[in-house]
Amino acid sequence: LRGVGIPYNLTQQFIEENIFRGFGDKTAIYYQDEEITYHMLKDKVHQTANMLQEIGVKMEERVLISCHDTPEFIYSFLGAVKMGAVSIPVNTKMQPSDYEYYLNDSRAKVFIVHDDIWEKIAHLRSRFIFLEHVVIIYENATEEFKNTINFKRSIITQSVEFTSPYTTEDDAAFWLYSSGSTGNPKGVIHLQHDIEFAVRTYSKTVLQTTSEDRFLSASKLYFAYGLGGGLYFPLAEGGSTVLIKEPSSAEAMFKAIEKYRPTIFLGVPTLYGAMLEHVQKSGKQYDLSSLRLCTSAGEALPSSFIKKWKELFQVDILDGIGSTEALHIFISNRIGDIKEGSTGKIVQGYEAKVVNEQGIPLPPNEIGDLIICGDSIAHGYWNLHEQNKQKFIGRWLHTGDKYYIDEEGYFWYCGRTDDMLKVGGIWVSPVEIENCLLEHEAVLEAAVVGEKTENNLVVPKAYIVLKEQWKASKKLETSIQEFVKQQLARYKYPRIIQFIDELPKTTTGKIQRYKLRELIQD
Ligand code: 3SK
Repeated sequence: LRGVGIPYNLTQQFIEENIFRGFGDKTAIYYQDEEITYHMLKDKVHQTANMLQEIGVKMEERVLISCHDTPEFIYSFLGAVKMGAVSIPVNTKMQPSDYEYYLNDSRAKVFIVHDDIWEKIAHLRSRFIFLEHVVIIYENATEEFKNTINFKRSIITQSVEFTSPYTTEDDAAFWLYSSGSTGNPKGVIHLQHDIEFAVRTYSKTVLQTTSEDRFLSASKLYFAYGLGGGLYFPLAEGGSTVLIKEPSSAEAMFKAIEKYRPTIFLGVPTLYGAMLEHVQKSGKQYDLSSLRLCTSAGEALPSSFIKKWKELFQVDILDGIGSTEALHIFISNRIGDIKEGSTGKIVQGYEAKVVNEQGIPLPPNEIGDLIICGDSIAHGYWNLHEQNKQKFIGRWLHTGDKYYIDEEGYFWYCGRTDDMLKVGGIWVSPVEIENCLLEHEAVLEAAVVGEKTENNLVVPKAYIVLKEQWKASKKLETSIQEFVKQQLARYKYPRIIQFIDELPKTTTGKIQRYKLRELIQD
């Protein structure tokens, strides 16, 4: 078959290879009180692929997925990739207009969505101009939605056999949306081979994952960090994953670790901080002895957290940095080689440089732009020609992070090159929050920057110029915060508000956020 390429489908390593290795009856997924074996996983993924084929999905077409962390997320993600389509998992906590954006930008033909999410956006259906089918995963709804397909009922009648079409290593397999400083999230296109590269590098060499491992990721599956920790790292080795549908509060996480006894836990600095505080305040004791390793990403992990965690639970947290564009972590601390406060060293298989504005590598301890290369780096952004030229230059991905490398080769994070904020490990666009603030009746102008808390974690801070008839007050501050919480995903609301007489601006009227950041530092 000239021109079709060597067949490759990333789902092979999770399904056929594990069954071939004799893991068919081993548990792949722990969810509530269910245990889903690799044989059962194979059946569900194949049934999902058959269902998608039956409703007319073709190779390369997009399937948007907004699912909580339940087994159906995994069936949908793998089922779509298996049949040559492109899976696009998206955040489950967005506002209706965000889904309109995702659906129209991606031109997804099918939307697989949990009932409680669809309930909030069904009224916008006529605005989803490329969408043909809505497939609902029912959990709580008492009545079925009109003109939709019931996921669980429709896959049950499908065959459990499925042969993948001719996908190759370089076919698009999935996208992940990454927030942009201009406000609109960017579709990051990942190819069939990207996951295998992240498995061979970070998972094998840093985490040293084996089939004995059981992962619990506090980061949701729709984030790049959680997709690795909750899906492809454990399943690529014949290990298992624990899925938790509920929000990851400190106490819930401790209870989940005690109940499911994972060996590897993936968290983010804000969660580690909350878990440590919970233990301190409640005086409760938890048994975390099943863990052999914890990881952290999203933003720099305060060294005090690493120390306290080790003291309390006798287990290390490996801090690292990854990105949606790189798919997973490319710089990390190692088992037995942790330099607290640093991001660690480059992960075997990736290359990294810290360069000046001319692209020349800088000597040790000089701050510059971090650029990296490695084979899990995305093919590019969907439909964003200009941004692609700036971000993906030859083999190199321009991370947008400022770093320096010390004499021993450890990388030290210094901040973002642009104005983006990372809140609780998630990129947040200041422009998006500002635009929302401007819709409040009292707000004339607004600018948002990141402010570090005493634990070195970033929270959004809004500088606000009020309309003439309005007076600054604590009540107004709370009303503005509540307003943002109603409009945007909750984690984006400004934790701090400062009323100000005027915003610093360039002569052409652009807000100078760096001047506001300087105010905070002074
Ligand atoms: O934020 C990070 O450091 C990260 C880590 C792994 C995968 C994806 C991301 C964004």
